[in-house]
Amino acid sequence: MSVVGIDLGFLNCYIAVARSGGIETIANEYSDRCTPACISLGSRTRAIGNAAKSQIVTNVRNTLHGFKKLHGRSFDDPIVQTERIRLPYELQKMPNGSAGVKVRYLEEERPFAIEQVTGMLLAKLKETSENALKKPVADCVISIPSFFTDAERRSVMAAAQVAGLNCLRLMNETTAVALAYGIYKQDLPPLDEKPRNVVFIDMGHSAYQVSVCAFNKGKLKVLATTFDPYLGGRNFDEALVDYFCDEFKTKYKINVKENSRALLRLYQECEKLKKLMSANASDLPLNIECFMNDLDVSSKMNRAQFEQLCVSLFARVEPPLKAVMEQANLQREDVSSIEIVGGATRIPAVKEQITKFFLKDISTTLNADEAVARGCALQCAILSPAFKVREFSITDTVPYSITLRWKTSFEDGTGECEVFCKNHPAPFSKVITFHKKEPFELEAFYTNLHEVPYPDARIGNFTIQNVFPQSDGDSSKVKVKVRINIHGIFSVASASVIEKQNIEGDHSDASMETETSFKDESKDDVDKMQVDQEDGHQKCHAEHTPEEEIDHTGTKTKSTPSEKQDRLNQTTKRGKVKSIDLPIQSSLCRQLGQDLLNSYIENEGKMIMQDKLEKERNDAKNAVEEYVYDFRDKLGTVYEKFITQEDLNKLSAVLGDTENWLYEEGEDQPKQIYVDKLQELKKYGQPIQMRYVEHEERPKALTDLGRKI
Ligand code: ATP
Ligand code: K
Ligand code: MG
Repeated sequence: MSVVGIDLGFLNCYIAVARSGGIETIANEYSDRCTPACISLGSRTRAIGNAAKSQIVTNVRNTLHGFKKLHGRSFDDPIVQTERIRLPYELQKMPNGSAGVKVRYLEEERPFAIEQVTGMLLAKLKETSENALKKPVADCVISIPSFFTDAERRSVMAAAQVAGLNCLRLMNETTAVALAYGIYKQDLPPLDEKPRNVVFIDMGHSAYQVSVCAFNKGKLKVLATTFDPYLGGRNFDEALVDYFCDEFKTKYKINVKENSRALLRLYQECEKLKKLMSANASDLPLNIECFMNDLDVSSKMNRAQFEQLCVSLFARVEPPLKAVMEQANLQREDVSSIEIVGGATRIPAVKEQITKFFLKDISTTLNADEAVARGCALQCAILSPAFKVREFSITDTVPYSITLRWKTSFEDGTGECEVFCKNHPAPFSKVITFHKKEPFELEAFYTNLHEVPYPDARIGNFTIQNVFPQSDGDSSKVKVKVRINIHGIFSVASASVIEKQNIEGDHSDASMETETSFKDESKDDVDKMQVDQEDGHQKCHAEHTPEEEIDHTGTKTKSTPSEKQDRLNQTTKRGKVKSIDLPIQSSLCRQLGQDLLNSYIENEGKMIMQDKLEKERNDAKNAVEEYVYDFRDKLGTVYEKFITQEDLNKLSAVLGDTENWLYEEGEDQPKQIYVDKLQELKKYGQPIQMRYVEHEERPKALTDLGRKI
């Protein structure tokens, strides 16, 4: 069992693992704890992470980055189209309408679904954690923005599967930070006292998220979350890029935006400049050599200018802060601490906006880069039976209200019921009772589309099957369980029919009911959904399932298939009533089909194999090269005494030929050719080496002998 937390950032990914010493953020093969969310596709192999980042400017059209916002969206989605303009590589409409990328890989144009792209990145992060833990990794917790809709969440889950990861929880980024903050706090108020309210703020490269959490001993409850999904470090980079593009247009008469390579370099330089301005208020230079048309460009900027340039961006810091306090119904005095994370919160003007709003100093005690990953690893440790960790319960929230709609038998009638309101605790299950005589469909959608950063309100349709009138012709009482699961994903989890029981019976009852249903011709199938008329509106009466109320510990996912199977098999009998589980047919919005997912999984396996073979081929080639250099070096030094002049000349020629071969026809050969080549060289080398080793060992052996005597 592995305990791994992954911060799947737009720009930067971090991994934290649990080891005996506690939670630790780990470094990749470049000794870097940050792995860039970047994949470069080549003619023979893929580079992922640091190696890919260095190819952004050299392999412009085949190096993928900035793809986090493409998840769960169709190609025609306005967000995708907006992102598309910024991206130096091509996007492509996949056969199922979703957004994918088009790159050259293994010498051919290849489309990749976003699940495959993130799958590649996650597979790399998996490998990095396996290297650190020195064992296979599957179980993990992966972070996602709190504003992700169901389609986006399901898409990330699929990407995890592509990577061979078993994601125990998709965790909202700010909730992960809250856990990292709270779990080690020794001084949280006892359960019966007023909780400590803490505001968490994360501004990364692509998004800005705020949450306010209530802490008591051993528990945290998210009270509200707000966000600006389109405000992050990259907006500040963009502002700088736009500024310098304008300046260079007049100063150097160049149009940078027409040259994707130059534009990418300018982005990189502007990001550096932005970071420098966080620490330094004075004029700072921007110099780029051989920028465009062999031109060196230079300019400068200071913090005051930068702040002027980004006024409208800084103005967007406050609204989510205000909204979160309103939604949680808190005053400034009720907040005991403000914790900030994410790279872009290092910008002084961002911090000022936050301080100005709360009239309080902000705390930077959390590691701004690693807190999300650490929180995810802590959550994974809590969920893992193999790991002992302090009891800590986490209650998250539903980001957007969700409504169910169904047809009634009134003319054109529909019934509606908001099943989860915004900021409702999650995970959570509710049971809704319907009175129906036939199968019926429930349509789930986001109640207020304008709150949701997604063009489509639909979540999915769920048909409750095998519903028939009761034997006496009455409507059947159908209990439908709706759930927000541990990943924050909505589903109609189960449905059952409550039947009056005539005969002390078994499964034959079910078929009896089936028969009676055909006889029924009554038109009286109006929904008798339990309603609550308190405020004059029709509201459904949603009762909480006691066994599946708020999942305090977060230790049990209740959606395991085996459990569902159990439920399907069980027929409970209480007095003269029995409950039979009903099959549900779900059709989810932008759901990836299982066949497609399987093909992605298979393809990722092939690509990993291809990378491995390519690495072995390269290693074999390098071994030949190394042998040549090493041998030649030794011939001129330590081997000198053990070889005749004639042999030396012959060998030098062989080495020279091999070296030339490596640069010419031997540059690109199958692995076996290099292996054979090395064997051939060793045939020359080994006798000489043996003579040398023997000679070196002899005096030592003599001394040893001498000692013995
Ligand atoms: P997201 O959270 O949107 O998925 P991410 O997690 O990859 O993105 P972070 O690693 O938190 O993002 O932050 C990266 C951003 O922070 C970049 O825009 C980077 O330039 C910016 N940043 C990092 N350090 C500084 C600094 N000292 N001053 C200003 N900006 C900084
Ligand atoms: K990050
Ligand atoms: Mg982040």
